[in-house]
Amino acid sequence: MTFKDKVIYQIYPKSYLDTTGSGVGDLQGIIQKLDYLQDLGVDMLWLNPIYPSPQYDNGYDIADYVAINPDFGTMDDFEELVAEAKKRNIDIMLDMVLNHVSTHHEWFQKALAGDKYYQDFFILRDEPTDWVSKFGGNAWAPFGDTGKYYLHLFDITQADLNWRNPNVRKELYDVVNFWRAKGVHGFRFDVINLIGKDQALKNNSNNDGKPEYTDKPITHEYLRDLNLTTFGQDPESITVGEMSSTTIENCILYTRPDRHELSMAFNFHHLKVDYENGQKWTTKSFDFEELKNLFHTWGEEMSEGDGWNALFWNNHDQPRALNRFVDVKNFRVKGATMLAAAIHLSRGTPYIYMGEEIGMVDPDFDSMEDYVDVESINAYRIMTEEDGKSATDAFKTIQAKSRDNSRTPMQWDETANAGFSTGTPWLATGNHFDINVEADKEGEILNFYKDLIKLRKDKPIISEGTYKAALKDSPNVYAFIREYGDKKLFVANSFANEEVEIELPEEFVGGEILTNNYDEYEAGKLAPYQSIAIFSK
Ligand code: TEU
Repeated sequence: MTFKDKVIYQIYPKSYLDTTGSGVGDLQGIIQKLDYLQDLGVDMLWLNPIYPSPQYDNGYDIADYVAINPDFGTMDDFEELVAEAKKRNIDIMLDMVLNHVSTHHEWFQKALAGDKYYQDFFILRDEPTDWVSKFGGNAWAPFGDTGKYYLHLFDITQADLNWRNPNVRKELYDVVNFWRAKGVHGFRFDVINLIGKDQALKNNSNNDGKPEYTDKPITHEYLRDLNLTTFGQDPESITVGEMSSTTIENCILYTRPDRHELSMAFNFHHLKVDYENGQKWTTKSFDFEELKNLFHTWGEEMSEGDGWNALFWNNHDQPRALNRFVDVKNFRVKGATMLAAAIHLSRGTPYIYMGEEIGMVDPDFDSMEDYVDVESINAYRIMTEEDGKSATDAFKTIQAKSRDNSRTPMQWDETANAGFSTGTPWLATGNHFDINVEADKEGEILNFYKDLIKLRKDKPIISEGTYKAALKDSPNVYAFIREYGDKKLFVANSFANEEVEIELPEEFVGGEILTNNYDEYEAGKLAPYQSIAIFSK
């Protein structure tokens, strides 16, 4: 099966629909929304982790890989979800967090109890390196009272696994095959480019250790082994690797079909163009030139290298794109449809994060107490206690960059709690009075997404065409040309909140318009956040 004409929808189960009044979303809630998702036209649903977990990192701290967190429901509910989705020609993609496990996992508990077999499942050292955790602070913690330390690149409750140990790899491959046996055809591999730690772990303080464990050559060997032992045996499989701080060269190697590693890769460079000096916990306007050049470089080099990009603006770790890349107060709707076209008409597999299809925005909570994410809480403490930032400035940074911004409950309607729950939501809802599915059914964004999703199936130039940059010198417009056979498609997306001029390449002047997020198109001009796609004559 080709995945190139597919569109994948990401659901943060905790925030999608609660059917029990617990305040937490559940699997039955997703089942209830399958007709909505079928109508949207998506092909696969990526579910963030649904396994038993102490929830220090909202499920990315897994305590049992082959069970269902009872807060979300039962294994029967999951099997019902798979079956009901399949009836609607929708497949499931599960989140495989194989770089680390919860310290509550039995493997870690047995290791702590002195079981040498399981101690070799982890990365233990007498002398820790000077690496920094991605959630702030030291990346090593005392391993009980053994005098050793264990590595945790993320939270202290997320112990990194030792992939050099063939027993670890066997256990993890068995996990993937367990879910394949349940009818799962999709897998998202969490920070999978971090699994290849060197045996000799060296200090690297100026880079907080990233070069010692990121994109190591052995990672490709592990992925090929994983592929051939598990999902590679399934012609229907679609796999995506989340690649932290990766490179284009590696993403071509991770995704080139002849290498039998993964179908596609997420990279995050385009979501760091509003980082000041590469630091997430800052607040600056995004650099459009940098964004445009990144899209062109990745688009052209992955196209030429036969790699495959996962295309996205939003996910559960990011603030809502509308608040970052658009004058959202004045152009929320046109900005949302322009951002959609900019990736859905590009080369790669588009991902829709829940709520993106109705233009959901950040909640702008007014108190630090409203933010619950471990990364945000750590960041606020570091900003105020170590970096000398005022509480006000630190809070403004959290408001802009917290991962909670995208984790607020899905906004179904304007009733209490946005129709998400009859109980008290685990995280407060955002502005659901003006922005919700019911309201947008009569609106523009949802229908524009439906059209784009359908076009990806109807027009091979979108799913199969090459990618070339266009209008590279234009200060406000991100444009590219897709080519397939004797057809060419010119796509221009204005990131300006005012009218701009564009010079349409001659071969497209008077061509058939494929998409336009405005009613009209005036040759040579783009209205604020206008996106057009025009065929060559
Ligand atoms: O995220 C990987 C990662 O690097 C995150 O730290 C993310 O990029 C960052 O928070 C953006 O500011 C994956 C999961 O998507 C994330 O939810 C988990 O917390 C993390 O791995 C650990 O499993």
